[in-house]
Amino acid sequence: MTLIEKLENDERLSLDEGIALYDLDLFTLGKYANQKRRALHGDKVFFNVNRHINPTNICKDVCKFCAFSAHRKNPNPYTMSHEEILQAVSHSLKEKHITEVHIVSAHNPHTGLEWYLEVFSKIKAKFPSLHVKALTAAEINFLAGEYGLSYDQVIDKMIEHGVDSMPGGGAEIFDEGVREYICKGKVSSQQWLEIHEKWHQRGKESNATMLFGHVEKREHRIDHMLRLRALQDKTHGFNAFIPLVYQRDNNYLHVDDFLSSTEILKTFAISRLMLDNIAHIKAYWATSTINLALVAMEYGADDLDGTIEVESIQSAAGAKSAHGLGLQTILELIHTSGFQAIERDSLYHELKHHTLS
Ligand code: V47
Repeated sequence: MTLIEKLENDERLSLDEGIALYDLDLFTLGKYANQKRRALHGDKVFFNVNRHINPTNICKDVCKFCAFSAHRKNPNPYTMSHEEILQAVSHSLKEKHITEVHIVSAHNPHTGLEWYLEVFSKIKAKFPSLHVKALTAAEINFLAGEYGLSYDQVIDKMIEHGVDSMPGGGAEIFDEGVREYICKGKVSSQQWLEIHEKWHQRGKESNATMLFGHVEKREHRIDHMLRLRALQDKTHGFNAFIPLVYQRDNNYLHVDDFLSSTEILKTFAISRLMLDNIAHIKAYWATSTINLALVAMEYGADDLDGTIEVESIQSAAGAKSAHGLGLQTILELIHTSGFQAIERDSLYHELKHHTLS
């Protein structure tokens, strides 16, 4: 059967077929990805009203792509107090009516384990209806290693302290060779997958990211997707796949060739076609730009993440996303692009079908 016949019949695609998808022209690829996206979600574009908080930038690991951690290129180390974090959450709840707080930190060896965990309990105690999405598998691996705990113990403590779901960060690229080059010493691919599997085994949900557009090759992206697809067949715990477009400023990777928009759109489309068992493909506008994220909605993606409000990780590396997007702006952009704006909660339950006022 040819690749086009397989696409026509909506058949599962192999590694080689995934790589071959890149050789199709953008419009052919887009046609099949869009068909699949429309079959799943019609003309809905999902987003949530959320706030990202990155409580510390002091990090034990040195990932070459990172401009956020306080190292030689970012000489302003900070660690927020719990009071500051609670104030930020409280402000966003009152002013923006957020439904989710997304908390991702660096791997700070000075704070102690309780600093990480107690803030979740405090948020839950004060704002019980707020969804806490926190701690990437990379952070869990760091906390387990630093404090002599097993992954099971860290995960159980997270749940005990009120974490509702896990974000998808730290996955980067699973290929061991690329990983060794871009983030040596950080959570391994196998460990990342093991941690998410354990999380899913507790009936909890998570996301999965892929950092692309640096030194990886197309086959590494497809391999990454297939490792996620295999785990999802077992656990069904991933809600969204999030291809993160690499931002190149202020870090140690020194990548000169920036990805073309065509390559980025192809990667969204291929994600939709390869990941037949993950419901949502998120075009995280902080790394793709909001305009390309909206175009990606025609190429397989269906989710924009959210309002974000304050963004530090990607903006440190050059993304123009530091101040988030207002709700009204997101709504207008979705509507003028010809889609229906669906405000969702963190687990993709639909909260509100917005019309333009
Ligand atoms: O894993 C770091 C990435 C991630 C750069 O689960 C960079 O809903 C681009 O976890 N260029 C953390 N990306 C962010 C994250 C996330 C983001 C949005 C949504 C969700 C979700 C999770 O940020 C890291 C890393 O891959 N990152 N540096 C950079 N230069």
